[in-house]
Amino acid sequence: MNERIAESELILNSRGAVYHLDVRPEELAGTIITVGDPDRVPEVSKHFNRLESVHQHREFVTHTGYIGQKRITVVSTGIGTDNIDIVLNELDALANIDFTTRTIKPALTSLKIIRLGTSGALQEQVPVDSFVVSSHGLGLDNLMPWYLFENTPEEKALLSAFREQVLLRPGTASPSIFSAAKTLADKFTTGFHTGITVTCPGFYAPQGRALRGPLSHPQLLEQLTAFRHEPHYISNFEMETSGIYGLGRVLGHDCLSISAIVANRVRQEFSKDGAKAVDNLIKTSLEIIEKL
Ligand code: R1P
Ligand code: URA
Repeated sequence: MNERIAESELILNSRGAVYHLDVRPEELAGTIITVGDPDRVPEVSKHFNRLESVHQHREFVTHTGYIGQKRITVVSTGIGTDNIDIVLNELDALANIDFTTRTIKPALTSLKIIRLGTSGALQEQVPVDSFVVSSHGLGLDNLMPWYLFENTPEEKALLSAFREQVLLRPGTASPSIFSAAKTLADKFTTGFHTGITVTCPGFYAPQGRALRGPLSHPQLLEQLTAFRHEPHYISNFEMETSGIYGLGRVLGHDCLSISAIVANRVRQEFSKDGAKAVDNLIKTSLEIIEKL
């Protein structure tokens, strides 16, 4: 039975828009770009030849418009997979729940969701200002254990290799892994590195950065860099990819995460112009996204 979803579960505001994003179903495109930084949204939508709608609530800025014939929504998620839980569920609700009857639509829509973010590289040969397509999102955060999902045999093998090679302190993380949508990943090959992206629940200790707080896992960087499960290796880490891939799996959407590398942790380098690297990633990716 398709039950009515209560007001407390799917929260709509006075203009009939979904609670956190403040977006109505007709204001969402089928192809969605997510960015972490709210100020990056206009950096994407400045390439639109027509801007249809603009909304903002908290850190969630949403612009919908056209590049050529392609209708695209760009939305900021802020930082972290706790925000991804909100954004992915609300995007899915906009596409797949009838807001009038509050029931799940009989025919479901699969969205294309592409993250254009920044990231730190874990391999010497992945330099600052290069681009990485995440073949997998490997989460050290704690979002996906709250959902029921199935892993593929390849994902299970990668996870067990990870558990053997990266020795996490008990209680710090319950790792999960999800692969990218192959149909999308196949379009982003020339000019992009590809590797496993580790998603961390923080920027400092969870990414091996010690400023003043001592680390419980000082070997983290070394172990992530050394990880191998042929032909797979860990290329980079950031803070959203595993949540996007995991909820994409749970909700039936095609997801891809692409990062501009702003830090290389092996070479201990930071980009001299991270904004330019992100701008290059946006331009390069939009040329491909327009044709999806
Ligand atoms: C940390 O500085 C933030 O940058 C990266 C991380 O995933 C985290 O969100 O991505 P964005 O630049 O897309 O926010
Ligand atoms: N974003 C991250 O999460 N880590 C980095 O090192 C750079 C960007």
